[in-house]
Amino acid sequence: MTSPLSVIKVFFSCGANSMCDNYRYHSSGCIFFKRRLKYQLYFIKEFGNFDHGYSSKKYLKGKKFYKYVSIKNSPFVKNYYDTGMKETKQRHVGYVTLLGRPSAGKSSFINAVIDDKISIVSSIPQTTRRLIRGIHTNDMYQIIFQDVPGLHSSAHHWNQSINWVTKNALNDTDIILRVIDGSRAKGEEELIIDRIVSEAKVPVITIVTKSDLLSEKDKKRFPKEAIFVSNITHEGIDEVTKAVGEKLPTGPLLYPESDITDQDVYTRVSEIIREKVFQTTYEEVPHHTYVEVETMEDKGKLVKILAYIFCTSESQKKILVGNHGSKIKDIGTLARRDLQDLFEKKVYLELHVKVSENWQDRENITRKVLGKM
Ligand SMILES: Nc1nc2c(ncn2[C@@H]2O[C@H](COP(=O)(O)OP(=O)(O)OP(=O)(O)O)[C@@H](O)[C@H]2O)c(=O)[nH]1
Ligand SMILES: [Mg+2]
Repeated sequence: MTSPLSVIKVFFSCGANSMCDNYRYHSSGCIFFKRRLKYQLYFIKEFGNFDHGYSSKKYLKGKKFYKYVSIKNSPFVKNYYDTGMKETKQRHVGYVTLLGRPSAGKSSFINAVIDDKISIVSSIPQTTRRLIRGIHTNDMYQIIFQDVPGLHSSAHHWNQSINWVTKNALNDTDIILRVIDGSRAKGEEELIIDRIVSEAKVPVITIVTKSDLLSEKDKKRFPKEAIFVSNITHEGIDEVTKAVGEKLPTGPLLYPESDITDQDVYTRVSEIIREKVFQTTYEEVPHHTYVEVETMEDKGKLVKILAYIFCTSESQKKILVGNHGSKIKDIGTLARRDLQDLFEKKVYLELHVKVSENWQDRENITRKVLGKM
């Protein structure tokens, strides 16, 4: 029933309310996601029943790649629901949002806790631009860690738009996980973070990252209650999940046990390519680029992907293409390696660079890039 990489949307119809038990309202709307490499399911609550100001009609507008099926006509969906979604066991379940300055190690922490590459990482601040969820499920907890951009104090419109992603996620979280970069002295950005923490109406747990770089003496300058974490050696990771898990409310699972992220495959692919741009270019170039996957086809033994790297000027394009195409070739080679791990099959990646002047000032593009629905 599912063609590879197609997307299926399933609408709740009247009388399907029993399925609603397995999800709840959150800032991205009243939607339950089930995402897999080859298909996606969106369970959307009935129109007209949204009390968070979100209309599913609005959400659907302009979306491509979707195929609509009704629950009744879909044995696959019924089977999925019957086998995977009847969760009755009560565990500690909820959302935990990471709050820290850029480059503090938030995305690396998500990858360490999930033990998989969920969120992209680079040494350049403001690598993360959109909300990325990493889901950690065990017998006692389902913790949905929300990776968000590091808060930035710059007043520039683009930085403020990125900060919006973080502030929006904080409006709807059960716990704040404050992330302090153990390798740096306190920075200006942390004043905003101090304020948010002091006004928080939810529990705040503090971690200090990069403990592998700290001596016992260094550790004394951090708050006493902080948990020291190394995203490299995994020191402190279990301690954090326990501390966080115990503070979450009990309830049914929000995601199936096997899910580790809620990102769709197009986002994961474009993020992997963007990570390679961040890892191979410098100064303003990475910040002025975004990646769009134009087409993705599963050819059986091979996945064929066509993607564009957009930048804001011809001079940036020259840097991204490189001498005789050397830079774009490097980006492609690095990205293909990770994409092959993701798909567990060969990937043919065609990459092109395009100029899109002032895209950071264009609402329709920034909404897409920041994952605003
Ligand atoms: N030594 C060491 N380096 C770390 C650790 N965690 C992260 N890093 C490095 O710190 C840099 C930034 O890590 P990220 O995980 O991208 O930081 P972030 O907080 O997500 O940054 P933004 O997305 O820009 O807000 C990268 O070079 C990581 O390799 C750690 O525990 N130990
Ligand atoms: Mg990040």
